[in-house]
Amino acid sequence: MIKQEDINKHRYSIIPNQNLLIGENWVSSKSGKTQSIISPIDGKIISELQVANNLDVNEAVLSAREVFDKGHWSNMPPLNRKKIMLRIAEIIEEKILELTVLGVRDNGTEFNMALRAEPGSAAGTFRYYAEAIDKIYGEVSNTSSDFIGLIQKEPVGVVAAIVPWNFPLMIGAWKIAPALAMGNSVIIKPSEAASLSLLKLGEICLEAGLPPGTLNIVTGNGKQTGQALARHMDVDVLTFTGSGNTGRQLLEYSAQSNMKRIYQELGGKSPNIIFADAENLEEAAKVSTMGIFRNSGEVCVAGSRLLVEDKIHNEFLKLVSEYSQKLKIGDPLEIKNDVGAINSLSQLQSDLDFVEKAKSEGGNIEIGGNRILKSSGGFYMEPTIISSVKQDTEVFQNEVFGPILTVTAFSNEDEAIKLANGTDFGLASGIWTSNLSRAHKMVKKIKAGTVFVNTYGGSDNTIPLTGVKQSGNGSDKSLHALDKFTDLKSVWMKL
Ligand code: TXE
Repeated sequence: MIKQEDINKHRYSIIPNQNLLIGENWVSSKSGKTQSIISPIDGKIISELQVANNLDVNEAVLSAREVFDKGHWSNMPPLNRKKIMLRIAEIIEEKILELTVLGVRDNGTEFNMALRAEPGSAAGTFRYYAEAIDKIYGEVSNTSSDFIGLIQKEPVGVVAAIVPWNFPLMIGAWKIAPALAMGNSVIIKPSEAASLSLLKLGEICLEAGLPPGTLNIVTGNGKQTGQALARHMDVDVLTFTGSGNTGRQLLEYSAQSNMKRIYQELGGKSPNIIFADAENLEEAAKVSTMGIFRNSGEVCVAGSRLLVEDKIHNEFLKLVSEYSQKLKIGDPLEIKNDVGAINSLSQLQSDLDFVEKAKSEGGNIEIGGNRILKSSGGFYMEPTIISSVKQDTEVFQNEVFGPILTVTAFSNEDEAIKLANGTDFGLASGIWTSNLSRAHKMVKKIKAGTVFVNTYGGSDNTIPLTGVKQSGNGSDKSLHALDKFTDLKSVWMKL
């Protein structure tokens, strides 16, 4: 069990200025341009990040291509690749405290959540795909006896990954581990708002024996570094998690360059539907509260739209408000706090703007709505619940990615479905009911990649995270994620 003193040993350590990982070298950007890393805990600068430009990105892609073509990783026997990936998982676990604290100083997630969801989950992801490596088979087709049809699975080659700041290690591992498992080389661009833990992962991969050049890390902003990677003519597949606006741009970059395949996870506006026949309303309220407010609502599957059957609307709203007001918000490196800091000042401002907009559109602020702990210099906001939210308002339709829960009443299943499906997103959803047939009917009608039934949030590596509608395509997690990084080769052989 980790104690506060253990965390404190790491929290004030000096973080050296960061470099790019290209091949086996940690290098500065060719332009010499850097950007400050600001900790959301207290608003102070904790390190400097390289801003990679076209030339740096090109070197990273060349390094990935070279090692792929030479076969250092792609042709390594599966059992050896598996050993190295298992070793990566082990080292992540050995360094779990250091990695967690480093990541929290960078992105503000509450420690307890970060411990499980960041290095804890990343180690599990590397282990899961390591175990899969020697269990992947091709196929023999069922055709006429004078021919043999083989379907072989091959790595695509060079994979680029662009990831966000909310769970950099977890999401980074969701992209890197299955891509490596298939034998690809990878270039990852972390978010400029949370790069530190992924840069540390680069060190870990080299220490574990991953051949240099198999994983390259370029840091910097989206416009310059991200765009250079997404437009590169020698990247075969781009996998992305982030905002819809960036997702649209990536599709354009692909069309304007080499038509690389793009797989995207673009967030959500997920409905959490509470029926009056839910078995335990208190449990539903407790889980729904954390379903939106953990990591300050900066969670792609956050249950940000509470849809409540009118018969229990007031009772349930009261329960959720009470639980939310009990949450301790503050320094994410204090174990006692339930919720940490908002990632950046601009994200905090965006959250506060949503509150004002919601008020002007007729929403009723039940609790919260304000920045708090300003004197700390950090970026904190109260859990905020807005009731009487109508379907055609901005706060109902758009992803806030902050600690804001909207509440809307419904009177029957059809209305619940209409509201649930009434946005452009389709990432996750929740249903609370003790009626089994209602649960199955709702699961069928909801347009979302994931449906939580009588729970909200959670899952493990065994099931995919997939978006439908404008929440994205392709899957992270599970064996299905391997498909994104695999080419099928058909062999038609005359006997
Ligand atoms: O995302 P961006 P931001 C949503 C959430 C949040 C909003 C803005 O609603 O409030 O997006 O967050 C890189 N070419 N989500 O601004 O900009 C960028 O550097 C290439 C939901 O951080 O999409 C970073 O590495 N790359 C989401 C990554 O894209 C570009 C998680 C994500 O940044 C680029 C994060 C460009 N033109 C935010 N522009 C989820 N799916 O859960 C930016 N990037």
